[in-house]
Amino acid sequence: MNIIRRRGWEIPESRATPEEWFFNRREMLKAAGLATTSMLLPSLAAAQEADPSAGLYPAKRNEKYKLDRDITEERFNARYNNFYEFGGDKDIYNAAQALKIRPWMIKIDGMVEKPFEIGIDDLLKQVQLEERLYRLRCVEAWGMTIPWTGFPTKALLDIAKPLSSAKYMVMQTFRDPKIAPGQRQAWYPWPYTDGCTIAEAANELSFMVTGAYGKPAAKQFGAPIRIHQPWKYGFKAVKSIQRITFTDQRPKSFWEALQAAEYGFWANVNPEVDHPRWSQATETVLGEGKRVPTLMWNGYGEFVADLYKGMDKSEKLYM
Ligand SMILES: Nc1nc2c(c(=O)[nH]1)N[C@H]1C(S)=C(S)[C@@H](COP(=O)(O)O)O[C@H]1N2
Ligand SMILES: [Mo]
Repeated sequence: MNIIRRRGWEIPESRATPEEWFFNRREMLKAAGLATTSMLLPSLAAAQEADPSAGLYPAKRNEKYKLDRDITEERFNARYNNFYEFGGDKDIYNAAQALKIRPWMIKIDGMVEKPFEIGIDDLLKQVQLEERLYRLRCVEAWGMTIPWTGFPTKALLDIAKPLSSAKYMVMQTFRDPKIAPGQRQAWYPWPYTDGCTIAEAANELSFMVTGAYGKPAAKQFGAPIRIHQPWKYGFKAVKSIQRITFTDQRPKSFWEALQAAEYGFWANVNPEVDHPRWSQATETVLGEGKRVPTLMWNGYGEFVADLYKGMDKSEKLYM
């Protein structure tokens, strides 16, 4: 913006309507070969960002997934997020607004019948959105309850068509240090990566989230698409997914690559297995401040415990 202002050929803002300003500027940008979106006017950028999927919300709630807790108010949830791309603090919501969520392509590759790329809005046409009330338990011992909207990860598997030899689904976030200041911190293993087994992805609880609170997901929630597997610690829930790779190699997650003694592949919630630096027995309920007991499998054992039968001896299931 400043670079353009200094050029001197621009109509002063005070003498032009926003539209005139834009069209005049665009002509000149074009002539100068500078017409990139980052140079567009804020008003136009805002108009462009009107979410084309907004009409799909709110979606019908699937009543099968019951809760023992109140829904966390959006005003708390939307101001307390982990999204390290935009900084290591919880109040990244402002910084996260720099994320451009259209166009948004998702690449499906690796051990699939045929690799392809699909735009988020084309993907949304192929699935049925529903709302689910799910709990989230962060490994840092806080929790909340969110009305997510999305579709089962199983539906994504049906579209992606992994080969029977594939064992894992690996998800990666965008990489764009220009808009994501956290990604200028080179000691982190960007892009944020995590994954699960195909069996976990196919479990009925595993959910691709595209909305929350009856609308398209806010950027700080990981728009336009993230995953949520409510029986696992929140760090498994990759936000703003741009690539999904099927493989027979177990992936190393972002946090595991940084600190393998503290964060592993499975990360299933278990109040009896402490983090090396703190207890996992209880959690703080976001917005309410009270501490409540953490539940085995975060309360979702009836759906997922069978996935891990007989694995306790050979695998670190709870870190
Ligand atoms: N791309 C990306 N995804 C991410 C993270 C992140 O830093 N980057 N943080 C994870 C962690 S630690 C948690 S607890 C959840 C938080 O989701 P929320 O901010 O919607 O509550 O997002 C997860 N997904
Ligand atoms: Mo987390």
